[in-house]
Amino acid sequence: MEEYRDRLPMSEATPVVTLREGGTPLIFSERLSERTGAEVWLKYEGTNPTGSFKDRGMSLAISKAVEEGARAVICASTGNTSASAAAYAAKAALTCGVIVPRGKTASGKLAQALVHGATVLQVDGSFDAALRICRSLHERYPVELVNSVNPYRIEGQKTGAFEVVDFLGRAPDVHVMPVGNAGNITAYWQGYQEEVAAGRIRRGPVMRGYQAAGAAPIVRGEVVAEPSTIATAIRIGHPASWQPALAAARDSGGSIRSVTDRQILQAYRRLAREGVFVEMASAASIAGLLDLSDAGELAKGARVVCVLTGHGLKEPDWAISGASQPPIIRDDTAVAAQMLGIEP
Ligand code: AN7
Repeated sequence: MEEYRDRLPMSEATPVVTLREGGTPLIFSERLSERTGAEVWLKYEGTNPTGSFKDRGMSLAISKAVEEGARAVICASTGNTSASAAAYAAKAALTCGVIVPRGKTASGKLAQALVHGATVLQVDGSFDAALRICRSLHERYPVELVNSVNPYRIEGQKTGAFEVVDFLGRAPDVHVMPVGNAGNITAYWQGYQEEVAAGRIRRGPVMRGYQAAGAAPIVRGEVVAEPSTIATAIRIGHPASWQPALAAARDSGGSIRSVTDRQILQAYRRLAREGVFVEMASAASIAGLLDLSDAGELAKGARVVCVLTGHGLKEPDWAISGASQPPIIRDDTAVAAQMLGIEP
């Protein structure tokens, strides 16, 4: 946040609440580049302090809440927003309340919200119900809402686009990312447009957003009452930033489409096999990239940035259930060598 202070709505008086978010790596993927014929870069947001891109926006939202004298913050979340809100609220010594959908929040994310001292409620319903309650709490009680309907969240998250341009020295041709509540695609597009306005790039990339097939309201053009997908982070049926996301796709010559859970799971495994551990929702980026490539919609040599929004350690159950139980051995070198397939 400090690095881009002059491009964020911060004054001298704003107390910056930071855990050193941002500055995440852009990793070149030899294998995805070979597979697609494009030049594929992975913006790995899992290295943020709480393991997801949410920290960029949360740093600013909590900073502004402190500046404006708030004592308590609330949010609805599929998991990552609550983990981030809980951590930054703890840093700022604010009270934090979060509402998550019952039984559909990854264990690592719940652990984070709890360990940082947030009060966690589970609603019998989806994220959309949780957000309805939080909006109404915000209207009736003196609590700050730190979901991405809070404009400071979007402002903070746009720094991802600044980093991409700073690193590549130009805009990518294509930008691929998952879409849930649609705040992040809104933020990236705003960031790219600001880079254009500042004369750093001539035009922004083609924006390609991906929802999960069972939770694809924007693709279908209607609210999904009971969203369903293994990518619980993007299990959202009524996105708050629906219109700005559509505008980003339209104005950039891009699209918002969907990928199936099967495509997401395959992309998750593929990424892990090249050393990059992400959560299911993040793998939707790569499922989308491969879909574009297979449909012949990716130009040879196009420079592509795929945002990997969250760390795989948040939902370790997926990694463990897909593997066999590691065998148990005695303290015996020869046996270990044999079991590891190491020849003399
Ligand atoms: C890993 O935490 O909505 O389209 O409540 O955790 O900006 O919503 C999370 C969303 C993608 C989608 N990847 O971003 C929440 C929440 C991961 C996420 C998204 C989320 P948006």
